[in-house]
Amino acid sequence: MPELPILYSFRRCPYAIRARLAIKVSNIEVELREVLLADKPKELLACSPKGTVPVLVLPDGTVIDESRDIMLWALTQQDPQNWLSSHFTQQDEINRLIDINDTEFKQHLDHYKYADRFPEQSMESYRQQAESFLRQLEEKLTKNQYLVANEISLADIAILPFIRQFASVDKAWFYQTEYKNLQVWLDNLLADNLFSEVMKKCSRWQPGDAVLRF
Ligand SMILES: N[C@@H](CCC(=O)N[C@@H](CS)C(=O)NCC(=O)O)C(=O)O
Repeated sequence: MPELPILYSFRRCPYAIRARLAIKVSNIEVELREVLLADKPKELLACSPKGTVPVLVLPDGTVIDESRDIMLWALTQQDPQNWLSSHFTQQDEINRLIDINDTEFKQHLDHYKYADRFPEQSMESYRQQAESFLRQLEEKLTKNQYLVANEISLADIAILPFIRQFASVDKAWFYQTEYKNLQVWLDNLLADNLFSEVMKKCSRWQPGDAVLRF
C-alpha cells in the first residue's frame, strides 16, 4: 500500500477548510489528522515549527504549510472541476481577491467576531470595515455567478470559509443586507455535497491511531 500524504487539519479552521475542499475535489487521497490548536501534536510541530494548520506532509518529506500552496499542490495534479485550469487568464484577479481576503478582510473578521477582545472599537464599526470587501464581492457577483466567472475558481473556494464565518457571527444581520448575490453564492456553495464532506466530524488524532483516509 503506497504511503499517503498526511494532512494536519482543524475542522473549523477556514484555512484548513479551503485546503480540504481542494484536496477532496482533486480526488487525491490523504491521511487526515485532526488536531487541537491548544495542544498541537509534536509530530506536527516537528514538520512545521510555526504551528499553524493546515500542513501537508508528502511521502518524500516535503512539507507544505500554507493553505494556498496546499490548494495549488492538489489542483495542479488533478483538477477535475477545472477550478484552476479554466481560469488562467484571471489569475491576477483571483490572487488579488485572495490577498485582500487573507489580509485586510481576515483582520476585520477577527475583530468583528471577537469584538469583546478588541474594545477600542465597536462590533458594528469592525463590521463596517469588513463590508468594503463584501461590496467588492457583491459587485463581482452581479456580473457572474461566481467571483471571476460563471464557474467556480480558486477564488471562490479560498474565500468561501471566511465569508461563511463572517455570516455566522450574525446571520440575521447578514441575510437582511443588500448583499443578495453574495447570500445566494454562499448558500449555493455551502449546500454542495463537497462542503458537507469536508466538514464531517472526526476525533482528534493521536499517535498510533489507524490511518483515517480522507
Ligand atoms: N497563512 C496560513 C494561516 C493558517 C492559520 O493561521 N491557521 C490557524 C487556525 S485557523 C492556526 O493554525 N493558528 C495557530 C493557533 O491558533 O495556534 C495558511 O494559509 O495556512
